[in-house]
Amino acid sequence: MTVPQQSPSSADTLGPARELDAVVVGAGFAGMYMLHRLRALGLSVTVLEAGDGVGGTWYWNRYPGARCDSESYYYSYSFSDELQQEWEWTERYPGQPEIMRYLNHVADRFDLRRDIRFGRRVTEAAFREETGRWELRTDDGDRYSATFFITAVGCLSAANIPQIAGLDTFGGEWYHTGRWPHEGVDLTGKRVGVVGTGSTGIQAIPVIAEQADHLTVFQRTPNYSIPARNGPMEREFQRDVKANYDAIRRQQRASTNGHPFEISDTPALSVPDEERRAVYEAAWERGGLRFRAAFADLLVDKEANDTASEFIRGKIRDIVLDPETAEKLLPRDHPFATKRPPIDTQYFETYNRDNVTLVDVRQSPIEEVTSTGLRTSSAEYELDVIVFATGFDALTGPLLNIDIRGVGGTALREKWSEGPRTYLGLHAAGFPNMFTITGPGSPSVLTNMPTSIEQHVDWIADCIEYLGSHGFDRIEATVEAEDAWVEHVNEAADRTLLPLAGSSWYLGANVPGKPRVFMPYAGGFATYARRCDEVAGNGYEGFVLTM
Ligand code: NA7
Repeated sequence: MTVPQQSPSSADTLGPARELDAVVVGAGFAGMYMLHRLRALGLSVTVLEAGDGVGGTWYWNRYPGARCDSESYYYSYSFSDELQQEWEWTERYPGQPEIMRYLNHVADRFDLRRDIRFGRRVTEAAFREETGRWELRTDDGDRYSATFFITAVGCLSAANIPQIAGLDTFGGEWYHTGRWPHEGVDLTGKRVGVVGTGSTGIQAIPVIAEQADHLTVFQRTPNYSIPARNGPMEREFQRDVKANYDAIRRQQRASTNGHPFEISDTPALSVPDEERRAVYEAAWERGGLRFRAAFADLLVDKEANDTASEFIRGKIRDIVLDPETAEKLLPRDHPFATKRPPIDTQYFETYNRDNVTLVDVRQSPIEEVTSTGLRTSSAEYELDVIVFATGFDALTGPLLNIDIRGVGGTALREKWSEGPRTYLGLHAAGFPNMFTITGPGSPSVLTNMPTSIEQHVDWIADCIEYLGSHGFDRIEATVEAEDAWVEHVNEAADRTLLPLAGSSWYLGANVPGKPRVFMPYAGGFATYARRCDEVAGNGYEGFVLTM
């Protein structure tokens, strides 16, 4: 560990800054692996984490039914074969507690905790031109100075709590799913309202319906959802996976979304209706995110997509017994999978329960929270508990919640006021030696996150090693390289149907006032990783490296 000492550049402020080679912000999947890699390079590193434990998004998202939509055997680190051989997953999709057990195991196994400072939220990070170092501050007044500043803050960690009039007058309890109390919430016998039917609401609603006396779901946009078909991990399957991990990981890295399965190369409309229906039926039975890989062109051809969208609407009509409720649940305003497609366990079936009511708040908007519940433009609902499953200020939110200042004191908030601008989603021009793991402009949320995280962490660690071994101590992207990348990110999105979902958080549309810019890179994981490798292979093309 580096010994704390006075930083000459911070003599104007109280208390000594801890001098380090690198500060990493966040101790989820990304921050933990970044620490492991940088430590192996012999760097002094501290990870600053707001929570009291490791886990990142999984530390906070403890709502009922919280579960990953990627399958457990590949929603995991690949960097250590010993780790992937020794860890036993118990279910097809890992629940939040199991992911936390896994990440805590990783923290212990690689002795990570000694360099993580928990309970510290970074509030400011400023690049000092005179020293070429980053100065960081936390909410408890701690100060750090480092050559490299690496954000591992996650894409979905800034809770989006709607500004509904009267919320402070509510006499009951209210929670956001992304800030769920660690001790849990007993909903037994309660009248519960859930606002939001994204992936989170769709996971939580069936579980809450079983606990609550009555559940009222406030839905703004109906969603497509595919059955997850969760179940216990079969021993034989786990044995097979472990014997074939090399091939599985290779397939993930060669894929579009970081999942170890192929996207069909058959266009949806190239086969007769009956055959297409049989393909969808089989995909529906198999369950999971793989449904969108059933045909080659579901995300690029609207007519092809219509066949999938209509198939799912048909399933909703079949499952939901009350035709009026079924009608309200039919997604029509966006093509399938242009918003993040949820997967579920008994979601649509839940609306057949006597204790569940669906309210369409697109038709009758929520007007206020009263002392006893929620009032829409057409009715009042008495509630003991309100659960906001209203999502996140995605991708940029977690970064802009920190006051980050680059060369000349320029604020990242100012630079990104019209939407994020990055080179490769890894770095922003004017912010030397700062790296953003799974930042906007990288494939991030369009992929299986650990795959994208490992690729970014490896790239950043290799870059820092290269700088050191070539005598450089500063790296910064050129504005030209950044502009070209931003343009490429837009083109990649425009080649797909993704921008058609007008209310998607991919576009920032869920947060009032946020610029509408398609933020993740939609050109595919493998293509993207190849581009990053080329950039590095060409001596960090598009970056300026200085001594
Ligand atoms: P999402 O996908 O952003 O879903 C949020 C839901 O909340 C969605 O149905 C929203 O409707 C709804 N919402 C948001 N604000 C309001 C207000 N003010 N009134 C009514 N309804 C509202 O977040 P999730 O947490 O479900 O999922 C995020 C990701 O986490 C997920 O994709 C996985 O990657 C993990 P809208 O669609 O905006 O009309």
